[in-house]
Amino acid sequence: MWKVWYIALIGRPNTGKSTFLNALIGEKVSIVSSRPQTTQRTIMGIHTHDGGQMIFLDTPWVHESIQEINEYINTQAYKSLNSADVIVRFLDPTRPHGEEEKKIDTVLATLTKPIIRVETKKDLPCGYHHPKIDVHISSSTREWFDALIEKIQPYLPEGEYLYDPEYYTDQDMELRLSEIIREQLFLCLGEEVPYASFVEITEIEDTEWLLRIMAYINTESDSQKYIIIGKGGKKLSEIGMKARMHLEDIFGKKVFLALRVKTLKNWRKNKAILEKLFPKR
Ligand SMILES: Nc1nc2c(ncn2[C@@H]2O[C@H](COP(=O)(O)OP(=O)(O)OP(=O)(O)O)[C@@H](O)[C@H]2O)c(=O)[nH]1
Ligand SMILES: [Mg+2]
Repeated sequence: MWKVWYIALIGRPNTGKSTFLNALIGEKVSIVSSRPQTTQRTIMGIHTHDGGQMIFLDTPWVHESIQEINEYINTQAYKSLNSADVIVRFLDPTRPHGEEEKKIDTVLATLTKPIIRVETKKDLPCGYHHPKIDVHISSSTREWFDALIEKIQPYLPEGEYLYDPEYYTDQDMELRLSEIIREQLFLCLGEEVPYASFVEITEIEDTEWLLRIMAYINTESDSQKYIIIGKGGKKLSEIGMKARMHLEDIFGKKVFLALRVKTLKNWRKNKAILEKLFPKR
């Protein structure tokens, strides 16, 4: 019987897991920013190549604060760890092997699965060295990917493709759109605001030539809402314009994006909202 093999990308926030997945697949599958904890939901990316198909799970790492939303994020992390057959552990040489890395080591030591240790960002000049590295990569220059694929390959079954080779992610349109808009929150806004916001898509009209989207940015307080809107609506137009351009790039058609902001107090404690944002797989 065919067995599905999942490869979980695991590592401290900001180690470059999402950047790697996008670079490997050659499509924007997972959002990226220089801020920690950008990825909140596990994102599936499928890499189809001559030797077969690899199903990657870009996994958020566990968050330690006691906020309700973190329980949902942590569930994503643990589920991915459980369903993975192989773990690719990302280690960032621009940061020392500190407490956070040691905690991840401890969690991974409890698992009986193959773990491949990867040092990322090899294009950057100096760095710290992490213990027991199997391979290094640079996602910026797309170098040494083959070496990593070769390390993963022996653990995978040979055989037919599980998914259509054209298929590279399991995300539906609504999730992809909301993630691309959410990415702009991380890129355009400082501090806590992106973490206190979520994007809700209320309308999608997708034709051959035009993608028309209506979306809300929900945030926790009126003051955050005014930060997102900005003076004279400038910030919101910047977020909308950048998201629209990125979406046009991804989908290869004209995009019309109507973006509004609203306050939804305490949404990070609201079970109904959290369950919608983090559906059980
Ligand atoms: N120079 C360089 N920068 C990289 C590389 N890979 C990732 N980055 C940068 O590192 C930052 C974090 O990358 P992400 O891919 O968002 O990291 P992540 O591990 O997915 O982070 P979380 O989603 O927060 O867990 C971004 O600013 C990337 O541009 C790389 O190979 N070289
Ligand atoms: Mg990420």
